[in-house]
Amino acid sequence: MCSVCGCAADSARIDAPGEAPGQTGAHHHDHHDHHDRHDHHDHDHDHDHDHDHGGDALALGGVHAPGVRAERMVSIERDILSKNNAYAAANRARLRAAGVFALNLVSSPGSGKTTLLVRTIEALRDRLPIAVIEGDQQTSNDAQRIRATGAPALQINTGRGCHLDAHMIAHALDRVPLARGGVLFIENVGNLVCPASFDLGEAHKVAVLSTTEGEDKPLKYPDMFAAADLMLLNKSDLLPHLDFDSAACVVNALRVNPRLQTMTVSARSGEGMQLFYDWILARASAAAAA
Ligand SMILES: Nc1nc2c(ncn2[C@@H]2O[C@H](COP(=O)(O)OP(=O)(O)OP(=O)(O)O)[C@@H](O)[C@H]2O)c(=O)[nH]1
Ligand SMILES: [Mg+2]
Repeated sequence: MCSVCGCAADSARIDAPGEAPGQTGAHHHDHHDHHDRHDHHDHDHDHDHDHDHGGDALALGGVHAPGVRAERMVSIERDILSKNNAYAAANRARLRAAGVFALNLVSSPGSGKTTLLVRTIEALRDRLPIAVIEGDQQTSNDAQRIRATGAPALQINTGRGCHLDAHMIAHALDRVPLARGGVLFIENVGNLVCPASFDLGEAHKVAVLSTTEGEDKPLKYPDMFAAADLMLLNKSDLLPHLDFDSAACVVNALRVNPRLQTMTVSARSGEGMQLFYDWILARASAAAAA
C-alpha cells in the first residue's frame, strides 16, 4: 500500500486496445502495513495557503505509531513523494522536449471531467493533436468514451489505488502519441484529496468542481485547490435549480489560492467553454514553440 494515503496503488495496471488486459504498470512504492499510516502529508507544492482550522473542528493527529516507528513512517512518505517527484521531473522534461502541453484534471468523482474532455476534444480536434490518459480504479469506460471521439486514449486502472502517480504516467507516455503542438489530457482518479500530492509532470493541474458539490469544497479540501492553476466550475446549467452560490465558491477558492484562475462552464450546454478552449490553445502553442 501507498504509505502517503494508505491506498494500494501497487495494484495498478495499464490496459490499451489491442493489448491483453492486466499488464502491470510497474509501480515502486515502499509498502508497509496499512495500520501504520498516519495523516502527515508532505505536500510537494510551495503555495502559501490559508488552512482555516477555526470553528469547532477538532484537529486530531491521526493514529500515529509511537516514537521511532512514527518517524520512520514520515521518512517513508518523504521517500515516496521524492521518488514520485523524480519521475515527474523526467516526465515534464520529456513532454517539454516533445512540445506537448499536458494537463492533469483532478476532482471528486462525477464532477464532469470526462464529459468536459469529450466536449473539448470535439471542439479542438481539428485544431491540434490530442491524446488522453484515463485514470480510474476499475473499468475502461472513460477511455471508451474518449475513443468514441476519435482521440487516442489509454486507460490506467489503479485497483485499490486512489490516485495516479508519475511512474504510471512514465509508462503511459511510452504508449500514447505525443505530437509537437499537441495536448495530453490526464484524467486523474476521482478523489479530491490524494491526487493533490502527486505531481505527474503536467504543466498545470486543473481542478474541476461542480455546482452540486457545495461552495465550501475549496475550504474543506484546500490542498487540491492550492495545487491547481485553474478551477473549472462545471454544471453551470444546473444553477437555476440549486442554491449554490458561485461567487462565494470563487471567493473560497481564491482564499485558498489567490493566483487560481477560475472559469464557470457547462460541459453539457457548452456555456463558458470557449474561454477554456482559448486558454488551452494559447498554452499549447507556447509549449510547441519552447
Ligand atoms: N447537468 C450537467 N451534467 C453534467 C455536466 N458535466 C457532466 N455531467 C454529468 O455528470 C455525470 C458525471 O460526469 P462524468 O464526466 O462521468 O464525471 P467524471 O468527473 O469524469 O467522473 P469520474 O471519472 O467517475 O470521476 C454524468 O452523468 C454527466 O452527464 C454538466 O455540465 N451539466
Ligand atoms: Mg471520468
